[in-house]
Amino acid sequence: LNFKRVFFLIGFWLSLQGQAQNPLVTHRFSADPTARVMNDTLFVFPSSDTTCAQIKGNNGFCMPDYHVYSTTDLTTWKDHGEILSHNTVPWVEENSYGMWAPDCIEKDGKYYFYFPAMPKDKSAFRRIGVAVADTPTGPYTPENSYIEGIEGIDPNVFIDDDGSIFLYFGGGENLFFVELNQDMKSIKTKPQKVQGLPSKYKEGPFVFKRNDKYYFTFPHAPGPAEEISYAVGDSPRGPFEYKGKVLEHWKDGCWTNHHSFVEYKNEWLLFYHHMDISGNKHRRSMCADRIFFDENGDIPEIKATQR
Ligand code: FUB
Repeated sequence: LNFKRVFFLIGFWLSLQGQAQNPLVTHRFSADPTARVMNDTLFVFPSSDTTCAQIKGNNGFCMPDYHVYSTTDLTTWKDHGEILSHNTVPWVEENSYGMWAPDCIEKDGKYYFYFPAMPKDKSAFRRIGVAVADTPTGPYTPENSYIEGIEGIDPNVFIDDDGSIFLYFGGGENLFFVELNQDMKSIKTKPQKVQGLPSKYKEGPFVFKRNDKYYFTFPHAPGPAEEISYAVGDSPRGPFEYKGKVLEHWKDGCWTNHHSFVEYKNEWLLFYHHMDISGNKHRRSMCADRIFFDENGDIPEIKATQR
């Protein structure tokens, strides 16, 4: 029995089942989707692409706020509305349109939403803030200031089984991690560079654990655009060993990709984004496809299903 072939065929069949659902929502743009299971419901926390006059430091993006979406059947999506905007966070520059890729995670019944934004004090390109709520849909109360001691984009939080909390972040071939204190709002360790990644790794880290292995996943651009790749390690502190790509880059000009992995109702899903509604790399829409693991815990590459 050729296990790799069987797994490939199962994966291919499963990925076809996801067809026609992408992009997941069409009434507004939604990029950088972080999917989380909370109270048996699948919530997605993406960023929002819109249109506006160009502002320095936004790389052509125009991203004012965050909405949260939910589903229980992967087909019907509910938009729960705005949970945070560039004009509702005390430390964020008003009308800066720089609310990039976020994350949200539950701990002890509270929901912690992490987001990068342009700080009023101009101390960095992006600082990372946290807002807290009692439910996944909010209302979220932002802290008065950003998390001291770190700067960068694309926060991702992973809580290990022993309760240690890790915040990964950064971009431009500089991905770092810190441990957070139990308050989820302050750092316990200084930033350290994530070890073991190949060159041309980019941004958007997302870490998860499966069968005692830590999967460090990231957009990677060895070619003309970002593909979704992964590396595996025995500790959330790394080092990680590069394993390969899960999703190839786009050939039609959407340079970025940004993703998350989640297990929901006994299936593993990859969330990512593409510009398939707009044809414009700054107006992206979230998508999802099923992935699977082979007998070694490796993730065979999938093909994205587009509309
Ligand atoms: O969405 C703005 C930026 O583009 C994100 O922070 C990156 O990960 C890339 O998707």
